[in-house]
Amino acid sequence: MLLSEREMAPVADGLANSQFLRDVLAGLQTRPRAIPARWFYDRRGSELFEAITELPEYYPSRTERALLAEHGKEIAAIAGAGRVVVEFGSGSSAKTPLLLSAIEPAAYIPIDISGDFLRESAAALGRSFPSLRIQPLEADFTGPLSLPAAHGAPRLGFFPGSTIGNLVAPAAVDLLRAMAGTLGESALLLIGIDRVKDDKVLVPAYNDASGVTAAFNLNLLHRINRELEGTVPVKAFEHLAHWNDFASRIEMHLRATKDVQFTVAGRPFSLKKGETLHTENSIKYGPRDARVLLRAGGWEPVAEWSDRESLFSLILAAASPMPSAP
Ligand code: AVJ
Repeated sequence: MLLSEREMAPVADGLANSQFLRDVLAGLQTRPRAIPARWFYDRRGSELFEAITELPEYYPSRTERALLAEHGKEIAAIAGAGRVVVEFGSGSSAKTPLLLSAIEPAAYIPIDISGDFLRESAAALGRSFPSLRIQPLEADFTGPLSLPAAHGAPRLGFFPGSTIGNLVAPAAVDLLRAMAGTLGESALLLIGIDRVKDDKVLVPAYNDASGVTAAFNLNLLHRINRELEGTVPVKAFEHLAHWNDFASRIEMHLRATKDVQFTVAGRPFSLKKGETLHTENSIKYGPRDARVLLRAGGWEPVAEWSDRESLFSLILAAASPMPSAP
């Protein structure tokens, strides 16, 4: 039985309009318990993610960076100069200079949910590219976006890091279609997609020896305590990462190591020892899987690059005109 609105403890003032709060409350009430991965990225979470990208076990970042460095000229040859580069989930913009220096863009629009981090990263990038127009946009890129006017310049979407892997197939397709709408006519999309591989390589990338990924995962609970008046006993949770082969994804969970009770914005919750909270999916794609996904989302792959070990792929795709036979 659900409690009526009136019987529920009132949500503290000032939190009532928080999407984070709504997602956390809903996620703790559903079974299995799950909170969307986007809520990892407060400032601390963004910093921990940057630390993850430097870990020896975390192959995606360095592999993608090497692909961008090696194939920048080919990307530029297809994209041409004068495009507006729009980066979805730009974070520290660590890979962006590799792309920007290869393609002579007209402007750069980084989009990120972590506002302070976004502005600092944009300012730092501006020091390396003093003549480039940079227009940061603080937004959740899975929602509707309105970009500054393009002045006729075609756009190049940049979606690196295999962030698409956080989204289950219908949500990934919706996002790709929304990007096609946002980017407009004659757009291109350069997307990084992580490949299916041996779980002896995959699992350590999400369960590193130094515990940075564990801290990243557990930071979600600290963030709930900081921002949502939570009383979550963070010490009573442990980080879990496993490969779900049937779903082709790494799953991250937080597991209660004993029976726990806590409140979030005044609402009571409890987990029995061993129960988990699902915090992230990181879906991995075979080469054909990735191309089908892009086509389903309205993008036709035009070029693809991967490293010698096929760890990671970069795909350049063109916005498809509306479907027509054959
Ligand atoms: C930023 C979503 C691509 O799934 O590999 C890294 C996030 N989570 N380690 C990924 C992440 C744990 C990352 N993405």
